[in-house]
Amino acid sequence: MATTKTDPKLHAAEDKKSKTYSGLTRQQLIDAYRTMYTSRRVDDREILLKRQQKIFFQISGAGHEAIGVAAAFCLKPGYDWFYPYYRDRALVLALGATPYEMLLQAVGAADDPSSGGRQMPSHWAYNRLNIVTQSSPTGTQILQAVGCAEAGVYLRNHPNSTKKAQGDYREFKDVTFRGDEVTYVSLGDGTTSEGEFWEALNTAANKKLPIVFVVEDNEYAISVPIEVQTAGGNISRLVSGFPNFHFEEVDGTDPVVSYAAMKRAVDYARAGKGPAFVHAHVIRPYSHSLSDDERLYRPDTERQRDAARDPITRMQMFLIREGILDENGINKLEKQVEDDMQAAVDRALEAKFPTPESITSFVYSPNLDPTSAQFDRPAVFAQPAEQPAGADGKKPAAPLPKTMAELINSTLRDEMKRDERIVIFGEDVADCSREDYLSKKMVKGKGGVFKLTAGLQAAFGSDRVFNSPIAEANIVGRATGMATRGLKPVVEIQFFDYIWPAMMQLRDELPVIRWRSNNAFSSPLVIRVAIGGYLTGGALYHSQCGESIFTHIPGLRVVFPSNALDAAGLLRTAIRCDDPVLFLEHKRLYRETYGRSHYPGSEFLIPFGKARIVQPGTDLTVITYGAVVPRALQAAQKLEREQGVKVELIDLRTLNPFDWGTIAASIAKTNRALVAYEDSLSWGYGAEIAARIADKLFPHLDAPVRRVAAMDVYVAYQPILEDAILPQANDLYRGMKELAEY
Ligand SMILES: Cc1ncc(C[n+]2csc(CCOP(=O)(O)OP(=O)(O)O)c2C)c(N)n1
Ligand SMILES: [Mg+2]
Repeated sequence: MATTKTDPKLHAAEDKKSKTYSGLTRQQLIDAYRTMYTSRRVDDREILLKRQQKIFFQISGAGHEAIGVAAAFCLKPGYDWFYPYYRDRALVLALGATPYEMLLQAVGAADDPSSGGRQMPSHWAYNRLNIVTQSSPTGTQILQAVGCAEAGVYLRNHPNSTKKAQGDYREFKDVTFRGDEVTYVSLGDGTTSEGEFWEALNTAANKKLPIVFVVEDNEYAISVPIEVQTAGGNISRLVSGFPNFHFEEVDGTDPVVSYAAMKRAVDYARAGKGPAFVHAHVIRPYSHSLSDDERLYRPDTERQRDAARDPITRMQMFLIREGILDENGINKLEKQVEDDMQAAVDRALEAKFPTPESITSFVYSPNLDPTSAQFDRPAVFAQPAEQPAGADGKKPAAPLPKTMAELINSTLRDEMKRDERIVIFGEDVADCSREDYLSKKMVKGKGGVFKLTAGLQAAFGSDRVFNSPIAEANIVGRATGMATRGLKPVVEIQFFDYIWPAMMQLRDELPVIRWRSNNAFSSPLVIRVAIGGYLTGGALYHSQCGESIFTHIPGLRVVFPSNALDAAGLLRTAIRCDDPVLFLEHKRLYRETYGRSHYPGSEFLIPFGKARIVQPGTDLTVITYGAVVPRALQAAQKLEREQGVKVELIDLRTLNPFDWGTIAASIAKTNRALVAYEDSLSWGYGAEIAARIADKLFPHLDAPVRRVAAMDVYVAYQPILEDAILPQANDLYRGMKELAEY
């Protein structure tokens, strides 16, 4: 039967078809349901596979599907940036990951695009979608997401910095920015208890960053209920005082209202108005993970109340009620999902596993080796200009050699000039945060408590050199996010003694990003840290060492120069290389007379893993680094004067990697070895060196391997105590003498 446009029945049908739900079309709602249902079915299949022992872990996204698909509708994969947590399966599927890819991670396949079999399932990483590698520690993603958002803003303001350059990390780091991209980060309600969460909100608010925080509140953190985690039981209430935010609190099991809330949040952030916070109330129907049985702490009544809000069944009923799909349509859709899933499972179960030989790939950059000849470039000292004689007929004195502090400052300055991707931040590193004081020349500026960054803000601007809050995790976490995007943060930790708030970032995140993502992501950056004692009055919170804790971390380069020239050459290598570097600067050496140098030029590079023989000798090898070097040299010179013993003194310069070749060659010649270090004796850095010498060089040894180090206590304030605690030239002299006489 022919119909005309005036047919009222048809009109009604067309009206219904074009009806939207908070802007979502009927087709979008069908797509949403497909993704939500797929997500739930991947969980169900993984649970089955786990019971069949074909996979080894399972954590579900069940109950969180609606807010996930709603978020995906508002964001753009491969354009925006994503730091989703493990319950975000539906979001990640909606952004473009496939069930097959997820199952590859579950079986631990070599081709698992997220981690190559290195991480548990639901630890998302999809390079093509800008879904950044995620880990298991709850909350570590939040500050990184802040850094990622900051990087986007920086790149927009410094578009030239994205250019590739030969000869350093930039050659291997594709950098993209869109100008109006938004960073998404999600977390559970329990995770809002962590300090890093609050540090992240603080910085996002302060800098008005384009980031959307999504808290998926299922009212439990494993077995701990919301009222124990969150004072008053509602996180929205607690965060409501942060300025510059757009806030939403929403039923996260309802895709339509979730979409509306997410849309307002994302629009606000994308418009550059500031960050947004979406508090989504969801449910957790499948216990915390397969290792948890929630019946142990949740009665049936409570679980049934949740079940009534299950987003999958609710969505089904909604589609039927609105006439978007009938039962037949739902069945067809679900059958299609099941069939596709079966094919994905079959394929995933046939996937190849990674080989044990691959384990060590991507601990460090496969592209750029900081131990290679590429990072070995000679010093070029400026020829002092011929100075005209003064009125008195005398020529002015030649310029004095520079301190380590001065050469580090000059190196930072030259590198910042060369590479616009470098940003410097940390506590007190700026000249003056209140810029007008500087520009009006009302103040001179600070530039670091040790003045290492003095003048850099004035020279390069306040978006390249700036102060951070007193929050070390904030510094390292944000820097990690920036470096993931391709910036090169060179951040400062003011005192080694205060590095510990950053420890989760330093142990579980920064050095692991490349390895755990199977090289899909990397975060090369530099953390400069003022370290060490011999200060007279530094006491236990301004004098500690502890480098072995960091050399124990695979993926982190650790550098510890003993003189100005080495500091310059090694810092340049640290900045240009493609790995994360912990650059330890001894405070006592900053302005020491020992080891000063003229500036070695802007291309001077010292490779990592190459020790320096401070003085050659034949009778005894002393292996050391840092502030013990000048003390050991003094002791060795005395021993030679008094006893004629010729000590070969080795300054390791870099602790990871370290120069085993130079150590072995020396001991093959001297047959005696002493390892000296400023950190406390037991479990210290020298323990590993001593063990290796005992293991590998036993046939060469004429005496036991000895160590001279600090006492196994903290550094005390009273100078008499400090002297007794830290290894002094006399202790080193005694140790060397005894070993020579053995
Ligand atoms: C820093 C840290 N502490 C403890 C754990 C162990 N753990 C894993 S998930 C979890 C609960 C997280 O709860 P919530 O943030 O509410 O997220 P949900 O799992 O409920 O979605 C805990 C304690 C961890 N992964 N990381
Ligand atoms: Mg929770």
